[in-house]
Amino acid sequence: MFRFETAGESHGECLVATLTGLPAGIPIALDAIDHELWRRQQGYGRGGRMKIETDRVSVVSGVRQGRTIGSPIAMIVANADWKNWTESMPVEPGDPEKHKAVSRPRPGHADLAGAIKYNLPDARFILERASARETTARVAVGAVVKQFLAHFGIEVLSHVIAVGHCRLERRVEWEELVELSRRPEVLLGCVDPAMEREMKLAVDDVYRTGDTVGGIFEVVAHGLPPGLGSHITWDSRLDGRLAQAIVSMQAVKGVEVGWAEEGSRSLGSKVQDTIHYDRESHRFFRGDNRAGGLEGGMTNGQDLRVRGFLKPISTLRRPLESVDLETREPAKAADERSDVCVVPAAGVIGEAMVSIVLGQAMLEKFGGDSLAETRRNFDGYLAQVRNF
Ligand code: EPS
Repeated sequence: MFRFETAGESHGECLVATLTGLPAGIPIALDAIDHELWRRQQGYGRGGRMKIETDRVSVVSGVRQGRTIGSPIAMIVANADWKNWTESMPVEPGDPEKHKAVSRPRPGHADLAGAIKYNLPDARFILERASARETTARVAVGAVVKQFLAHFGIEVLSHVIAVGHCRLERRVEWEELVELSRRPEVLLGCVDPAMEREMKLAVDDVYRTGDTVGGIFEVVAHGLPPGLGSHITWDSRLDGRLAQAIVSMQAVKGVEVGWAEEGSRSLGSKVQDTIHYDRESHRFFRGDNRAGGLEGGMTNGQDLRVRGFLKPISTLRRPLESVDLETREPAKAADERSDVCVVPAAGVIGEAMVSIVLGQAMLEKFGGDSLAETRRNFDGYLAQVRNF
């Protein structure tokens, strides 16, 4: 069975990821993993931490001579900042004077609920794991899965639709995303340069006022076969699984498959994607893609489109009202170093999460202990679809 786990704290020694269940024989390029880690660190509005870190993966098991060998893949990404935290976050008891306790929980963060739940007087232990630094490990896993999917012609990219009130209203084509992904510098991850400039001004505004800003990103998967996922049970429906994957991301509060929000305001005759057939290529196709490539919890062969709605980051330079855990007196929330806007990075993390769910769905359908076996099963299915 395909599964992954991550471990690590934001200011601990490193982040760790394990990935089990990929077939043997998948060519893996470390550069491609590092490139995804680089993409996750980009975007206008990131905090001081991104100047400290240059995330690079170290693969310690499961890949030999450039290919997966079927055994668990274990990966480590070192935290360069660790050297500044060895006395604040030692594994052994250390000197309590040097620990950086957090006693004023930040509204919107995991601090208070976590401290109560784990019966810890110091919210430091909660924020260290709740921090979005954890997504570095998810992106490393996603980057491996992307290389598996690429073998079947499946690609996953993202773009930013909105930052605060600035929102791109037009449809974005796959080719534009490919072009966007090739830009050597990332500003706000929007395909439209004029809108991207407006987004930058929105980030400048909140930066000036000590505030933060959220937004919307869209992940698009291209080249999918029809029939991944299933309509049979609630937990095999791919839309539900994608929704969990996206909402599990730090600061994401909502998800949309296709044009859900607009669809809910429209009529049925305007929302459903009409069905057509091309005799030459023996393929069914749709008049539009408002369903976001999913019908009945299954891929329908169109591009998959999933959007994540990101609330503004909860660490504010002008902190909100909170209560001191020790004195129970009103106090301003703790002010940790943080980001002002992370929407483009969230898009990259969303790509990783969507890739992971698609990788799982591919292996459920096609199985295989080796890439050659998976490929045979995949090709057999494609022939069946063509002759349907
Ligand atoms: C992040 C690293 C963190 C934060 C951010 C994401 O580093 P630090 O806490 O040292 O500044 O910048 O995490 C949060 C926004 C959060 O609320 O915890 C990263 O690598 O993405």
